[in-house]
Order: sequence, then C-alpha cells, then structure tokens
Amino acid sequence: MSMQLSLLAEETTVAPTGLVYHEQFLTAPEELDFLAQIDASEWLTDLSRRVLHFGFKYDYSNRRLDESARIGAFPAWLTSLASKVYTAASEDVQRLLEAQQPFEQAIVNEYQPGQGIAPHIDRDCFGPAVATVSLGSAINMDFSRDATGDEHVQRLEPRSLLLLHGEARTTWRHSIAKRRKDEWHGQVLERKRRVSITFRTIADLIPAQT
Ligand SMILES: O=C(O)CCC(=O)C(=O)O
Repeated sequence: MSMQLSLLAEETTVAPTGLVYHEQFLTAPEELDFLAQIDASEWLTDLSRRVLHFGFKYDYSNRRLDESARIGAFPAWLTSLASKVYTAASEDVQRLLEAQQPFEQAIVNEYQPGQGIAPHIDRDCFGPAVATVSLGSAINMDFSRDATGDEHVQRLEPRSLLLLHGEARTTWRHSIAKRRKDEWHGQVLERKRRVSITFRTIADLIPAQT
C-alpha cells in the first residue's frame, strides 16, 4: 500500500464489526515476564517464522485439529494470561467463549522485521472468538473483506489485546505484510521483533483414529 493509500485507509475505513482492541492490556513488567517464559520454550522452526504451539499442535497443511495433536495442558503462565484475556472480554465475547471449553489452544508467533503472515480467516475448527496479545514491537495488521472490497488497518501496540469475533472473525481476512517498516499517521516506523500469543477455543475436534 502506498503512503497516501495507507493514510486514506487509516482515516476513512471503519473497523470490522467484532474487532475489539484494548491498548495497555499488560504492564511493561508483565510483558517482560511473558517474553522470558516464551524464550525459555523450544521454538518450532518449520515455518518461515518461529512459532510455539500450546494445547494442540495445529497442522497448517490440513488445517484441522484432531485428538492426536493434543500436546497437554497450558503451562501456568499461559493459563494465567488466558484468564486475564477472558476477564478483559466483553460479556458478549465471554458468552461465546463459555459456550465452549476455556481457551485450549495457543500459538505464539515471532516476527522479525521483514516477516509477516499471509491473509487468512482462522479455520472453523476453532471457536467463534480469537484473542491475540502483542509483545515487543508495534505492527500494522491489515484487514480485508473479499465480498465488499473493504480494507482496514489496525495498529497493534505492544502489550495490547485484540479480540476478533462476529464478522471480524468470520468474513474478514487478517494479515501482516512482510516488510521492515510500517506507515502510521504519516510516519514511517521501523519494526523490531514482535511476539504474539493467539488464544483459541476448539469448535471441532476430530477423534483420534483407531
Ligand atoms: O500475530 C498475530 O497478531 C496474528 C497471528 C495469526 O493471525 C495466526 O496465528 O493465525
């Protein structure tokens, strides 16, 4: 997106219905603690960016979850963050979450400058509300909706929480462009290392094959 188009997008687009953004969801010491826990874990390196999976290992090739992918319970630090996310959610989102088990799956993504994630809608095997906590660098997340051609840019600051439900979860794609700098309110801002933690409930679990 050119600088002018990007500014236009920021100024004139309407956020997708169901996108809820909380800035300063975590304190700076909490952010450092979570980063230390994450960096003490064993990163997976089979994608172009490093990831960690908790609860269930998501299979990016067949895009489903089956019982054999169960890794085990969340570590205590992740359970405490998941419960903080639940508490921050609106009553509507809490109701959506309560219709399922508590958050049972989490993926940690690490983005070095230049890395991103392709446009996608989270698969239906996951539940109706998805929550992402951002650590480290700020980044622009791009939203687009094929049916209408609508676009929207959401700046994700470190220590923020993004909740997606409704249309934002089901009809809008979200992505992070693979670039080293973002444009935001007329400024070109260098990216640094960003780490995100995305929590999901599970809507469709395929039983283990016998
Ligand atoms: O890093 C993020 O903020 C989003 C991650 C994401 O979309 C995903 O894991 O599917």
